[in-house]
Amino acid sequence: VTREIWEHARIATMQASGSYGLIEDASIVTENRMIAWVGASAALPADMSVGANQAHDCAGRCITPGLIDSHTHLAYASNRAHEFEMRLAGMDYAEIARQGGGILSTVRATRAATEPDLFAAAQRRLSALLDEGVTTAEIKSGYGLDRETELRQLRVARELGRRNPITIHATYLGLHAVPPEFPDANAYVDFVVSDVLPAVAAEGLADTADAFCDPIAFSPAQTTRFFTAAKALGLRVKLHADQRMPGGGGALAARNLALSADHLEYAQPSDLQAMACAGTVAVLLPGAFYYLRETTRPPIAALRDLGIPIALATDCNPGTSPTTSLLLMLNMACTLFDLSPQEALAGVTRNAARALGIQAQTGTIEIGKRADFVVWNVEDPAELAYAMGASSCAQIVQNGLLVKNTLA
Ligand code: DI6
Ligand code: FE
Repeated sequence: VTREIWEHARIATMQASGSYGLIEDASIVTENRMIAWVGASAALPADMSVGANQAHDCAGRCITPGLIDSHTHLAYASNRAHEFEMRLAGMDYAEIARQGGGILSTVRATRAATEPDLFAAAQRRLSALLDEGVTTAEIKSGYGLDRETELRQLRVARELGRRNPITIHATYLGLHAVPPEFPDANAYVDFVVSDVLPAVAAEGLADTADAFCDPIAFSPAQTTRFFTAAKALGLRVKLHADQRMPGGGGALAARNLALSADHLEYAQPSDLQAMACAGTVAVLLPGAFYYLRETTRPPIAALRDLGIPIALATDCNPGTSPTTSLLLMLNMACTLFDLSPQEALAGVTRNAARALGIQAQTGTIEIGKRADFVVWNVEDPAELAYAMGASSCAQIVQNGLLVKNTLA
């Protein structure tokens, strides 16, 4: 076995909800790809240190689990800076979408992009996430809406996972918008359910399926049809829910035992009750809230009262959240949504793993989990949410390998 030790760190294990699970002057021992031991350095068993191939002195720096971005749309072509200008001149997001802009303008660009060009664009965004200590990222399709382009986006997502030190979770976002070649949403859902979804499942290109349930997108009935078909093919589901107005999205997600319901600015008490019962994670997206100048905040107090796990993600997409900084989302979740820095960190580690259904493998620093962790140039984990746009990442260990090292 290859055994490495990280010692003299302040480790935020994130093992239990409600605390950092801090261990002072602590060590982590990795064996191959796994965490073999974690605890106070003074308690390190002799047989663990004896055969170590390498020891890293963290000199009091903080270690956290590798960060997890549980909601991104980063495999798209071009950008929508011109729509940013239009919105600043007074037009709103829904109006731009009705005029053929919005999601459909990115669909046109993504359909026109070759696979290498699409890969290159996505790689640039993924590299920015990697640089900040992200060791797992979800990537959605949804900018193809025809079979070829949806499969191309998902293949690019898988290829990014093969070529980068990161675990990629791919999501088929089949119901994002109705493409212009279909007369209506029902006809498009027919096509998705009978044609694209079976192809995605047959090629093993997606881990989960997702939909945008909204008056400008798909109804609860259409979403339910898609979810039923996806689940029959063995895919768990996630939902863009209650982002712009109340619509029962949270409850719809819960009825389908969704891993997560995302956005939730307009979720109602009945949505939250259902989510609590079903164990559905709330994924909050402060970048989209900020960029759309939304003023209705997600129901944080009710989420806390009901014990619903809160995750945070970038929502990296060209129309509503053009960001590649997960650390900035920690700061925005605190300033805009009143999360504590501890809740924010849990949102990109422990609870983000649950939002992807991978909490048995990663998301906390625990014996037996994958060795995904980050050594930060900070003394206190609250500094991660406090700083705006700072890159405080000193070392990244992903799947047991030291993949970034500024301390050497
Ligand atoms: N909700 C969003 O915020 C993004 N997708 C979605 O369903 C927006 C995507 C875009 O505008 O391109
Ligand atoms: Fe999204």
